[in-house]
Amino acid sequence: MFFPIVWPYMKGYDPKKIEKKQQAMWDRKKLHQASDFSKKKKYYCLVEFPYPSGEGLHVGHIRSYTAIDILARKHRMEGFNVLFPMGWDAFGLPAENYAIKTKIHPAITTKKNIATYKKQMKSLGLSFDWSREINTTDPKYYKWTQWIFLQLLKHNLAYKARIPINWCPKDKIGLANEEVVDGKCERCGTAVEKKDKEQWMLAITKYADRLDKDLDSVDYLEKIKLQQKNWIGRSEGAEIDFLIKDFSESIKVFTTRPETIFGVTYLVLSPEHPWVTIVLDNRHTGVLNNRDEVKKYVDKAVKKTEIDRSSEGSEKTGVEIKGIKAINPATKEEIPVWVADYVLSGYGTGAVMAVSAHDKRDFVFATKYKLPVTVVIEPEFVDVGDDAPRPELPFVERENILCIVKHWKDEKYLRLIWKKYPWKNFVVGGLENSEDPMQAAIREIQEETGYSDVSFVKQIGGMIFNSYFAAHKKQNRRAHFRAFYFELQSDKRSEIDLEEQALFDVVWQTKDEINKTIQSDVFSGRYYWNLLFTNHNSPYTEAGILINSGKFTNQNSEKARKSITDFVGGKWATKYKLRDWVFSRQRYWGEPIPVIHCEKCGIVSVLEKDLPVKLPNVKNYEPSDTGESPLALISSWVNTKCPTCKGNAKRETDVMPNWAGSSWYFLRYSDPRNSKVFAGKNALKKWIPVDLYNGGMEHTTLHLLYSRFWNKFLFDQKLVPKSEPYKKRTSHGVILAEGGEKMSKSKGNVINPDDVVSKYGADTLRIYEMFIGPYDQPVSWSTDGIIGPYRFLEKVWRIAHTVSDKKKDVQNEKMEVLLNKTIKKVSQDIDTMSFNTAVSSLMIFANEAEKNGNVSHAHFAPFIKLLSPFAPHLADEIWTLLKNKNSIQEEAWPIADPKKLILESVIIAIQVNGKTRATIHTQTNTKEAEVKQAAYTLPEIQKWLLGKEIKKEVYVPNRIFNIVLS
Ligand code: ANZ
Ligand code: ZN
Repeated sequence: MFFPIVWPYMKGYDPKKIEKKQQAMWDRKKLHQASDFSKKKKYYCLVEFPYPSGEGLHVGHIRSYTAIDILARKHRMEGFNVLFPMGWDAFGLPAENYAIKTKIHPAITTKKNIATYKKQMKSLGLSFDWSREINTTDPKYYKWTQWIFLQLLKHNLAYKARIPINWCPKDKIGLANEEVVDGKCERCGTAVEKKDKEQWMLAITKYADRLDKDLDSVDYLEKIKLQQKNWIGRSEGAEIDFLIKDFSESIKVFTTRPETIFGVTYLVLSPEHPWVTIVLDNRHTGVLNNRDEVKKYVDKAVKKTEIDRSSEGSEKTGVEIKGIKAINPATKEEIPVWVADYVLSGYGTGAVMAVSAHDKRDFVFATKYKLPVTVVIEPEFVDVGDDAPRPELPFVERENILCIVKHWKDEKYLRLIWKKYPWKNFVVGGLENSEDPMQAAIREIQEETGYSDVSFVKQIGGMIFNSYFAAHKKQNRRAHFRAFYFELQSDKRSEIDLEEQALFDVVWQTKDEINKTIQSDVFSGRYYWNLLFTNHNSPYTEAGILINSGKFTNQNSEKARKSITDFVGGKWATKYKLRDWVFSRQRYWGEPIPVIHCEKCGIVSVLEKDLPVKLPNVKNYEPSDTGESPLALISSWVNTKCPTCKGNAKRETDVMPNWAGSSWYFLRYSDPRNSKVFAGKNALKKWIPVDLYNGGMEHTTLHLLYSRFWNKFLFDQKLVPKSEPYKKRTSHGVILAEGGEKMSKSKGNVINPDDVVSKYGADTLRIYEMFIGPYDQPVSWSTDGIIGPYRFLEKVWRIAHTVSDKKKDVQNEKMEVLLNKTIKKVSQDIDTMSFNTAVSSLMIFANEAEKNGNVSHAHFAPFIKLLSPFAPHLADEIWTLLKNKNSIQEEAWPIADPKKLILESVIIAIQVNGKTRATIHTQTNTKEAEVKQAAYTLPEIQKWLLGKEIKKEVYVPNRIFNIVLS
């Protein structure tokens, strides 16, 4: 191995010394401050600001912060005016719970934690613009959070409602649906209960359609878009009224499958449905025959969480409301009405028309309670290719049967192998004259196979349709199939008609043979053959052909959807799964909701000049026993004057949820010190939208959606310039502990980044976290893995001391090509967030440079620029070492020379039996024939070939030509 000469004055790589020094230099030069006035193109990159917990920064934070820091640094070197801000999402439960325990004010704990976080971030060399630091708990900040709330209130997007909320009995707090995981409180794991409470709500559902549709206009990772779409849950369908017999009232259902209405055999209401309350209240005296039963069921059901009620695996339960009947508007038949908790009150109309033949849940329910099942759709198979129906021709209907016949003793089945065609079928035939299907089946078996001692076992499945073009008759046919299963009782058999004999052979085949040779779904019987063995017992949920559907019978179910809706007087409607946002908490450590309750005037907004409504000091942070906020206990704060009538009034004591401050913080960074408005128009116009926003997948359905909603609202008020706040959204994979478990204090497997920084330096930690695996994938921490990046940086440090600023490289051309390739690869990889492969390209370059022993300044300087976003401290230190006065961050990002991406000349080894006997210098990509010709003329080669026979030639382009002798 070759070791470079170490210059006598070279000191060892000492990150401790380098990093502090460089950080001070950056601060002094204000290298990371964004300019509001620069003419350069702007680039706003954002990472989610953290909640400053007592635990300090997690190595997981560092992964995404470093990644976006790399993008920020590269953009600065590319000439962009970069905004890369940081702040604190500092309202939240942990500080409050800590305050309850210790009586230390959350503001004090928060301040301390923020100091720790900031120190840690600085020690990592993250190039945040600290001049724009914000803190959601700062009254100067939350003044504007309160102000935005008042705008929402003014536009009727904030309202109070008494609703059943998810209630955590331990934290004494109402939880948003998103905060309930598997029926338990996300924070403490206690089983969540239902409780009716007055809550402030934000009407995010009014924006559901735009939040859904506008996803098409942004560049988010596909999985993020999909999660948001599913959460918003847009569904198109119909609202249809079902008349209640003997009452001039009706129940409205929402259905996505109105075409199945002829198959509706009962209605199901959610336990909270007004009609259930009406009959339970006995307002229709004498109607309800089983009041106690219904009441007991409803009381139990409303206590369950939505997740328990609606999850697929959970047992479906319900009771019939005995005494009322509904009328199916399509068939005019009377159908029973049930209450079941799998129907949710907050979705659609809270009432479902049950179609047990075509919906999974209804099917399970109907089977359990022995409710009728009416099939109204049958599968349709449409042939393709030569047999595809011709669009210009009408259809001729046919009635067909298919018979699967089992041998009298063996596990074998009858099949017909056609002689002139490649067909292999079961017995298939058409109904003649007035035959019923069974007669036709028995006749066909006898005619085609001669067997007559058949015993009918069962019908297989229902009917199916097969549409195809019958070439011999030049007609489109829609064959209507039924299938029967028979077992032969004996080998009794009569002669087969000669005509039939000429057509096919009758053979017995095993299951395996049939599985291998079955060709088509219908005529060859694959559909029924599979059904026979799958114990088919599930509803058909797809589209097909309508049957039992009055005048719609025979139509394609999807095409008939709208006309059936019209037929029953239904209305086309769009529904969303998204619910309004529960916006209040009965806690202390949050933004006070800035309204006043006046007996005379009702709910009155705090005047703008009186904002912010500051949190008062309290002695006790515990929520009251009734679940009211601890603020309710401070009468001096609660009692106030009404801004309108000046009479006595009381302040709202609920505070905002911890999602409030983060719903608009990205706007504030554009103008963080403004005291007149939440952000100035010009600043917003300059910086918004955010060009790149990176954050955790766990925030996709909460913060990301909430902040899009607030931004859209502000856009509608003409207060922000763009209706979508984030151009691009990416997400990082989590970092797990060694062995793949989640890092947690209780498991004692948490890696403290401070330890890593003090042992190896920030640059090593940064490179390690970028190198650890593909950015969007979860990865496990490996303490052994850190040494690799450290050695790499040591190597770069050594090479830096051997750089020659006069000479060319020893292998000048080769290094030049490698450098240009590295520039191209690292630049692309940063843009596509393939940080791990960017690091490996840098490592390859360093290895080659050290092998060469003496790398030129012209090649090394651009390499250090490429390295600088990853290892900024070392890069700047080396930059000084290379006799530069400025910071490397003020340099321009290198650009690859496309002409220097491949070597111009190569040296090809000419081998005989695998041993190199000569070399040829030639141009890159010289043709094989030319190399060969040159090789055979070389005397050093010729002498090995004398009297020998050439068995084989192996050519590896640009590298080796090997002559193999016998
Ligand atoms: C009849 C029907 C027949 C239905 C069929 C489905 C299949 P998505 O697609 O998620 O929007 N539904 C309506 N409101 C409901 C509620 N509050 N709780 C539980 N289920 C409800 O779901 C819409 C379908 O879910 C609706 O269409 C309705 O059942 C049911 F073959 O109506 B369907
Ligand atoms: Zn008043």
